[in-house]
Amino acid sequence: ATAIHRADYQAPSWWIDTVDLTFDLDPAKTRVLNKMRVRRNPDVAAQPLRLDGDELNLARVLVNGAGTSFKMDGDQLVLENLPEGGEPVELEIFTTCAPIKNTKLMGLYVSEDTFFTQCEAEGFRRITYFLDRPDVMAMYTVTLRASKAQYPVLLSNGNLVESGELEDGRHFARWVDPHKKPSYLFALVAGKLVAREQQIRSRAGNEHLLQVFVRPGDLEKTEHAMHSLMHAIAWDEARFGLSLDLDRFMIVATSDFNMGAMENKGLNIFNTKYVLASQATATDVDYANIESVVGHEYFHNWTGNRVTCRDWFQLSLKEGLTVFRDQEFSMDMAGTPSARAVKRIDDVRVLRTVQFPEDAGPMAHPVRPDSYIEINNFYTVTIYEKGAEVVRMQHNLVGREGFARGMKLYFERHDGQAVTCDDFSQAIADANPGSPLAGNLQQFRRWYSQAGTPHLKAAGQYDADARTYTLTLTQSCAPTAGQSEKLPFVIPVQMGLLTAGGREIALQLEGEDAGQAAHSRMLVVTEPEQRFVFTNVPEAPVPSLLRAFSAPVVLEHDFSDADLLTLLANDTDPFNQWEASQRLGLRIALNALNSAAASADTSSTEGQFGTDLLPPAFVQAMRSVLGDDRLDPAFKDLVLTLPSESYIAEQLAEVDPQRVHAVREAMQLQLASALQPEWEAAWEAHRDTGAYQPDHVSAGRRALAGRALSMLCLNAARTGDTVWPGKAYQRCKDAGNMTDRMAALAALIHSASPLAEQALKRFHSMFQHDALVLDKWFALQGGACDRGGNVLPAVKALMKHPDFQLKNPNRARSLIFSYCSNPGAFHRADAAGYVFWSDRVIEIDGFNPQVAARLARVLDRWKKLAEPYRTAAREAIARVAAKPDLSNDVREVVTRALA
Ligand code: HT7
Ligand code: ZN
Repeated sequence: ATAIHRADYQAPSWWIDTVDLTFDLDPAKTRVLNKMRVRRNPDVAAQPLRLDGDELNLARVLVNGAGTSFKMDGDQLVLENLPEGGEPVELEIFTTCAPIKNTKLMGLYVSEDTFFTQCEAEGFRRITYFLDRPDVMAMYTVTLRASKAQYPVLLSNGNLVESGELEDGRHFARWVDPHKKPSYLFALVAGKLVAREQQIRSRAGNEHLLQVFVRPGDLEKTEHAMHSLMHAIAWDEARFGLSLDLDRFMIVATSDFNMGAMENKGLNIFNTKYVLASQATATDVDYANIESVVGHEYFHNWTGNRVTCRDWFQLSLKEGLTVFRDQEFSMDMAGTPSARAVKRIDDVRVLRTVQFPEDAGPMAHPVRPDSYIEINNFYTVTIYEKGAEVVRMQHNLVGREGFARGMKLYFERHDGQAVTCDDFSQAIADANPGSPLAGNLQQFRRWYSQAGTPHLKAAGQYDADARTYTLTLTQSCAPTAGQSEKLPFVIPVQMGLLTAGGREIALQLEGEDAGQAAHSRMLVVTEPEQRFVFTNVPEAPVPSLLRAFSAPVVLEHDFSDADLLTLLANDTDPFNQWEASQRLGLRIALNALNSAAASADTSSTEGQFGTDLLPPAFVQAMRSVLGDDRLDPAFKDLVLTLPSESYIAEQLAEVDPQRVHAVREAMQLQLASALQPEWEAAWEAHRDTGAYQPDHVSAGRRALAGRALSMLCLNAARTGDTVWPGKAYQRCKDAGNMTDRMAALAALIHSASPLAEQALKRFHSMFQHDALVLDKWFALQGGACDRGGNVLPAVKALMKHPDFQLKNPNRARSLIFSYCSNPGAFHRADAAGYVFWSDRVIEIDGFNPQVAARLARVLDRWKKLAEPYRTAAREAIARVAAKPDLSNDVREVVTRALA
């Protein structure tokens, strides 16, 4: 496989104006008649028409109604003798494919007797020969024909214009999409489905039919998805003036899906995980995810569909922007400033624990990559989450109103086009002349072109005589593959200053009037090193930097413990309050790891770190937070969550995963025992949230109650107490909702309670007919705390469970991915975890390369591992790489890992 380079982009030499597709749907042999009107692109030198195909059986090609000569070049169908001149050419291509054999879940496939499609990024070529690239946009008419008894519902993009009966018990439906679109947004669905329907009138005064299609037994679980969709439609109109441009908007759920969902024009296809919810089967996190994913796919209707990507290197144009929009949607829906901060903290945690490592590892790539071998490998946290941060920085640099103006200009300029990331930032800057974005646009664009996470070093100096505080900010960025030199970024730093007692100080930069002084402001760093001098500063301040995480950088500052305790207790920015708690926790973990490093005995990690890791001031600070009635329970839960093992590991030059696991466990146990009375009080105060509502406040109460129960069970395991595990067991039995039930079950499992096994059995028998709940059941066991190496044999045994299906991506993720992302159980000194991983990567690659490549990424950071893990991990990766018939997907990942 060869790499494709962004610099090689050329406009297509042909356009496709219209496509008329007729499908005779049959699982074993579906027949596809594709009639296209194509014309030469007059702006490009004449070339043969090369149409992409993949695993198709070609039966016939006609040009203007007559047979023609053609040749095959690899997978491409090449037509060399098409008529010259500017006249459009009518092409007819007749192919067949076998959806039932399609285990890759790309193109047309069958799931539970229903036909689905997935065309992004390059799946349409598995349905018919086509110019399968996003800058070729065409008008589609689609006719579906199938057995009426087996496939009563026939759906495609746009509007249903005709339907009726055919011979032999077959029927048909014809759909016309009123908007031109790239092939990756094509979709069809056919099967036995039912729909929740809702008629709405938009702000703009138009009527729309909304439909959520599911399998017959699932209809009552679609209410939340429908509400989420209605909220998303209203939000996009209110916040960005963007209205639904279709009479009908459909969502269809499938349980076989490689990713979360897909924004096909007017016919979104979703993983059931992001549609189905009831209080009995879905957790609060599931409810929040459904709202966010339904929003995300809906928002793509403008950011992605109306304005799409010129090529796949521009993927973040739609994904980064749409993630930013879904994050803002969730924040606006959550309401209060505290709820907004909780959402921001959640998003930043993902960024720092998943994207920062990616940016420092073998798969590091810019938000707009320069090359790829397999595009499916580039649906990454860098494209999505860092891309969203890059959009957020533009938002921060021009302000909320300025950003809305920029979006308006973007659509005025580019509606109906396939464009680039540069076109987007140009529109935002042009709508905001005089803004720091417009003034630094070329430099700002380095966020799109340079990989790696910048470090921002802050040093403060207070001059008591002059009453000035000088803040020096220095930026740097480590080299990444192929980019040894990094040029300085534009970094917006939202900040404030606090007195040691926690009062806010008015911020007055040298040369400014005292009257302008605010308590929070944005500094714009553009130089490698920049100094900001604040005047009229009454005492040596505690800086609160990078408020709300205003840029995706690693902030280094020599905070004292006292500074961090001041910030935790007093900062008006809740993000930085939380951040202070994390810095304190991280410092404790790193100190313990460093001081015990020399004497480390890796054969036994349990008890290695003792029971007095947490200094009294830290424990007291956590006690204050837990007992503070003014704080939002969801926020307390986040403050009381110690930095994750992967976040701790990222701070280390060399990682012994077992020691990282042990130190965090020791800290956790101490937090559990030192705050026992406070955890009991928290449990009592929050355990009952009344009638179930998935709103932010009640979800926060449940989260805190769940954490309290988990801590109480952990401490009970230490003391030998049986009361709390008994209460948790009872909760597993009689909880009124899945959030509480899962939290109780997880508490038993993570504290290795003898009651866990029985609770798991009950849970299984209660929910054995619900696939999404069974996924949770498998995931809990794959992610269990390891005691003497027991998790891997349990996972192997679970693979033989009658409910386990490796071919179903959700099920594979629930067990295999959960295990391989469970550091304490996966990184075994005997390398058995890595051998298991390599076996599964190879096995899954045999039928679904995309899922296999995701699993292959688990060992991306192997070079940081201490021995004996490093050598064993390299051998496991090499074992995968030695397999001759690997997919391009997995080959690209393991080759980069070993480079
Ligand atoms: N835009 C969608 C991407 C997607 C996808 C990509 C490759 C393979 C399967 C896929 N399913 C969905 C999802 C989104 O970001 O909205
Ligand atoms: Zn998306």
